[in-house]
Amino acid sequence: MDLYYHIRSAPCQPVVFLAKHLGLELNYKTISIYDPKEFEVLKKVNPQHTIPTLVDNGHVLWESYAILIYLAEKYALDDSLYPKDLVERSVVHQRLFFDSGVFQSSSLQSLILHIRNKPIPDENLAKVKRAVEVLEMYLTDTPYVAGHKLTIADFSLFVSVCSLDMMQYDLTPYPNTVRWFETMGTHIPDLAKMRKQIDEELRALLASMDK
Ligand SMILES: N[C@@H](CCC(=O)N[C@@H](CS)C(=O)NCC(=O)O)C(=O)O
Repeated sequence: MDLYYHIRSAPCQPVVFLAKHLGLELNYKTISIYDPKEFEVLKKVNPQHTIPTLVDNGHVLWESYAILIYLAEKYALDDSLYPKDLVERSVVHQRLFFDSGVFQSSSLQSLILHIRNKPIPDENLAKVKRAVEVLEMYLTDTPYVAGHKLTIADFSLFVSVCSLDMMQYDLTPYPNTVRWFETMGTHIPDLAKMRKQIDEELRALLASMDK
């Protein structure tokens, strides 16, 4: 299986983290969308030219949340990561769409402004605060965001909180989130190494853009 990706790209990270969790040996193809040659390679594979893009035995799939579902359905040993039960699955979907529509963009925009030493608008900080409060609420009675078992929604929301962690966002008022964030580290092999690489590569990219 080929994964066209870049480690610094937030939508790529949950896919890589899930693949590591599942022990999948992906053929990682690093694509910088800012490098015209690499971008051309991506365009030939995916007409929408976004990373991540997965190619599994000729099947080309993009959109990170769709890839998470596909990998869990095809390669997980049981259905706990993506439950077959309709009600349980609907909770996973709700968490995923919350991340996709609310959390990921506000956390990532804040992180980018933080790294570039630019002021973060109050409106953006308010969105982040509301999102973390919602996440904290999800985790009130359960160890994971969609219940008592680890699901694919944990991987996507984890990346949004990683963005906040990278900007030293104060998570101490959110003890459930802090506990869950630490637990997630135990589910992802090589996480520390990958997070260091994400930090370095994102800072390098933004510094090159500000030159
Ligand atoms: N909704 C998409 C977003 C993917 C996305 O926009 N990735 C960016 C890199 S972070 C990209 O490939 N941009 C290139 C382009 O849109 O041409 C997903 O979750 O996979």
